[in-house]
Amino acid sequence: MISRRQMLKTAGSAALGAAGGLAFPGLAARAAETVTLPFANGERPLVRYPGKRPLIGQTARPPQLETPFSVFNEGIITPNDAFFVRYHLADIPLEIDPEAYRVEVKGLVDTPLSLSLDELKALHDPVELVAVHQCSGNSRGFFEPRMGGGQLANGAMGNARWKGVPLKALLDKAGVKAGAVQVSFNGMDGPALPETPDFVKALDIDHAGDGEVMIAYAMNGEDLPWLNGFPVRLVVPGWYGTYWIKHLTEITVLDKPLDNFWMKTAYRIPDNDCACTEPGKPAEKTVPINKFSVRSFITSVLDGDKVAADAPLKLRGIAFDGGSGIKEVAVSIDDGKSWMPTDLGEDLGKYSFREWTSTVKLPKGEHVLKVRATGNDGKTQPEKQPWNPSGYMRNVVETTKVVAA
Ligand SMILES: Nc1nc2c(c(=O)[nH]1)N[C@H]1C(S)=C(S)[C@@H](COP(=O)(O)O)O[C@H]1N2
Ligand SMILES: [Mo]
Repeated sequence: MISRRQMLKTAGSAALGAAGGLAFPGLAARAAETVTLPFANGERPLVRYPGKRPLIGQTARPPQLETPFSVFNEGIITPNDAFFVRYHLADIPLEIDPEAYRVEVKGLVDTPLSLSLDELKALHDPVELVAVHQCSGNSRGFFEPRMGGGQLANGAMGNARWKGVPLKALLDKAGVKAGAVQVSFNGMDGPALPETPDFVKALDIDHAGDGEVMIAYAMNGEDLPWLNGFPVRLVVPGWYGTYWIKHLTEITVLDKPLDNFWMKTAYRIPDNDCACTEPGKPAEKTVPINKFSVRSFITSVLDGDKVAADAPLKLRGIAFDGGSGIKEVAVSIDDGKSWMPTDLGEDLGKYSFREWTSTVKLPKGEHVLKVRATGNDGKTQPEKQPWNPSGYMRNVVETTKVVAA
């Protein structure tokens, strides 16, 4: 068991601990710089939180931080100190004692459990998985027409190597009773006002026990960063981040579907093939958001960049989907008129970012580059972004304009 002092050091929590009882702004040092995301009203401060390098500040209470896009060109694993942060409720934990921490399993089980971190880790050999984590509203700021919600660019995603215990091991140990339909998950954070519903999410019982859904205690070989859910969080490979509960303390087996605001009202998508509605219109029927749609990005050049004309230009980027794995990535240097296959990089597993590269030559002038991924399930990205009222699941073919000179 790590000591409390170690915990404070490794989780970068000294400032978080010291800030206990103080107002939130005390948590973050505001860097002098600002960044401008590429849409109207895109100006944001760069802010520095414990355990994090300067990141794009979306909100301060609760802290919501976006990863600068340049980070995705550093490698296919997103460093812990650059990983995005999203919370819903202002009362986030500022002090956590790992010695006293417990994860409870209760509800429709034979034997309710209350596990210390050591007991949790001892339940099963560690499992490791590289998986993309992405907020449902990643890229919301690019929707037209725009809608309410966090105006994010493309940095509410990241790819990490998660290590933990399969949720199945806990469910098996507790013994799930007949009649179980869902499992709900709650973390330490809570609402600042009693009227606000606590952030609790649920997965269907078969999904929860599939052996892949994990309670992670490490990320990229280190303790989870405080703001990413220290000491344990749920990892739901291929599914949107809303289910990846941080500071996880309560696991409840349910005999009926969870009927709260976060399942019944928020985080729902139109129940049709495009998960879309006519722009501006609400959906008639909705379902809870689930698997990622397939996406790809060029990371080596950004919109508006200048590149050398008539010289080999190495394009590089990332692609991912909801877990079928990336089958191919194509690029276009003529605004989508023609497409060329790219070379795929090392396969870190079907839930990971997949790197792609391609060397092209551009004559003098303006060029419109596009990138399009296809998953092993045959799904690919749309040319035109379907619209939905919450701005979820954006995955249009991305366009990057460059000037060769
Ligand atoms: N305890 C807790 N867990 C949570 C949330 C939250 O508000 N509280 N937000 C969810 C949402 S919507 C997202 S996108 C991810 C963000 O995870 P991150 O902060 O590690 O990037 O956490 C999920 N788990
Ligand atoms: Mo999210």
